[in-house]
Amino acid sequence: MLKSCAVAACTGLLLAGAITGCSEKKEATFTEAAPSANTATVLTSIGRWISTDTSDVMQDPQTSGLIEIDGQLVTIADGSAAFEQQRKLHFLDKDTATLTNSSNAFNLATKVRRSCFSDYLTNAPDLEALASDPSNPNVIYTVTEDATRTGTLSTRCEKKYQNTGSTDYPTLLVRLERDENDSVTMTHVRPLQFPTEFEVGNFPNDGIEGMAMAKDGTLYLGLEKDKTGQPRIFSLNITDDFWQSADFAVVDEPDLSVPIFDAGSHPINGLALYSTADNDDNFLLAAARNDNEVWVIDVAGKVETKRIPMQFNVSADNNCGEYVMDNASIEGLVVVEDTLWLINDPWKVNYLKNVKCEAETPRYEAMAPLLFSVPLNDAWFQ
Ligand SMILES: [Ca+2]
Ligand SMILES: [Ca+2]
Ligand SMILES: [Ca+2]
Repeated sequence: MLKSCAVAACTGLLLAGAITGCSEKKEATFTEAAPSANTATVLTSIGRWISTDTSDVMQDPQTSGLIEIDGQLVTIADGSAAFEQQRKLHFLDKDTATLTNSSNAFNLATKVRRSCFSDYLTNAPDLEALASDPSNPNVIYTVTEDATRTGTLSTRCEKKYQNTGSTDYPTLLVRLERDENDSVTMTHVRPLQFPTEFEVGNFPNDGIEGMAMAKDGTLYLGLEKDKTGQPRIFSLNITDDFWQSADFAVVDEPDLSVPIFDAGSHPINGLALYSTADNDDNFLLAAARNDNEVWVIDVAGKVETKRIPMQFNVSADNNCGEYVMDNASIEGLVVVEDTLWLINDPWKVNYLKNVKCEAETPRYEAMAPLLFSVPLNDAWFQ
């Protein structure tokens, strides 16, 4: 949940020479407000309301991540969602934009129950992203963000995990596993440590909001903003013995051309990975929700980073014609074959600004999410 973010006041008059304060990071140079390279055309996506068997629309799930499992899309609720939506995987049929199933509220394996983080993970953890493990279809990773309301540690645990390099309560990486009965368990948890030289800052509500995992076991972690207000992408190498430790997992920072800004809020809120069919080049796709943009970042750094401007519409329905949203707030994205799927996280204080047609008011009041898609464009990866 990142509802404290101010709407980007600055539309990005980015002067290459004005980029400051980020000497550690590789600089992506954008010389004008319009996105770089060959992506000046605004890409419009028409969203569909996610419906359920029992209600017109999905009720307040605060959808915060998106992956694909067995042809279905899967999302997760953050800590500000209706309680019954929390700590579950929600399965969506992408062809019909319907909720087909929700898992159990995650069980805690003994190891997690006996960990320092048991209370927080049992109550209302703020789960903000999903990543599927390419090496095991039953394994999924999620990550926690804001623990200011419910996260308290014992004195012993606080001492053990005080050097987070960021927030007081550590960011937690959680391993989920589905069993043959589709029951989901939190099997392992590890707190993350950000090296102090990364200058991440202490922003409990501007943490890791997007994750994606590559075939080589690299888990990418998208941060909303650091001390200087910049979005960042970190990584972890999830080795075979990664989960044998309960110590801090120290994040690394790969050399990626993440856009750099001189003002405004440009938080990364969702991350997906795309591997090109021909030679398996990896690209990260990041949702910059305040900017209505998707960023395309070449993991190898050979292709220039692209910023794809997007417009989010709502499909004609309910006797309402198609219309442009005031704010969509994309928070999850995943590539399935040649399509980029995106889901939004209704932004509570701003969502009703989208009402253009009275018949839609109850859907906005329900904080119901929409499902969007766009075809991938080869030009993004060249
Ligand atoms: Ca969220
Ligand atoms: Ca946030
Ligand atoms: Ca998120």
